[in-house]
Amino acid sequence: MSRYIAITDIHGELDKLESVLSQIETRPDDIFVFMGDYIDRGSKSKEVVDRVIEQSNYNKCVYLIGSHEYAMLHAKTDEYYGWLYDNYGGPATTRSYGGFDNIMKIHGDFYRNLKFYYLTDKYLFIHAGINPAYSLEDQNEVDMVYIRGKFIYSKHNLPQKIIFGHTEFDKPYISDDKIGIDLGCGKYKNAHLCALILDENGKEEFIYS
Ligand SMILES: [Mn+2]
Repeated sequence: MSRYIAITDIHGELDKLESVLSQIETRPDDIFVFMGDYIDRGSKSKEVVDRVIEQSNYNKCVYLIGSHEYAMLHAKTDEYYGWLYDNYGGPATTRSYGGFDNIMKIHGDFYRNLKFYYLTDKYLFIHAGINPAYSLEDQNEVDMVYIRGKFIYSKHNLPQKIIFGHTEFDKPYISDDKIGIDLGCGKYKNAHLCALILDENGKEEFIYS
């Protein structure tokens, strides 16, 4: 079995991403799971996306969608998401790309191909979580990128442990059936970016920027 390396909520903080990556001795069969919110807030959204794409030269990489990519992708067609983009760090992404229209011109293939979750035998990787009232197949898109307490503070019925981001904690949130690894990178100057390495024996190792 390969190791999984989960990273989420980078939010334009290229230096913190590089810091985390430099501390991981990667193996060729490691699988990187980037769990969304590459963009917004920090000043280097475009460079962060370039860097996570670059990692696919060395390892299998899975790219999930986060709430901020969801808002960006709907910003021009839906007033509510346009408001979210404008008020939750989107202008930093527009600056990073030298204009809003450049985002999809430069990285359109990347953003259009983002997945909502990645399911393995032991784990479900997803940006925000699932609505525990529904099966995985019946989840709606908005819940998968925006849900918080209703997911975090109740049990879910999947056999997999859920690895999630989106809701930030002071340190990784660890319970029997889920692990949250967003520590507020991009939102707070001193917040760490956290990578979670899951090995073949079920060991969980946390790496911090
Ligand atoms: Mn986020």
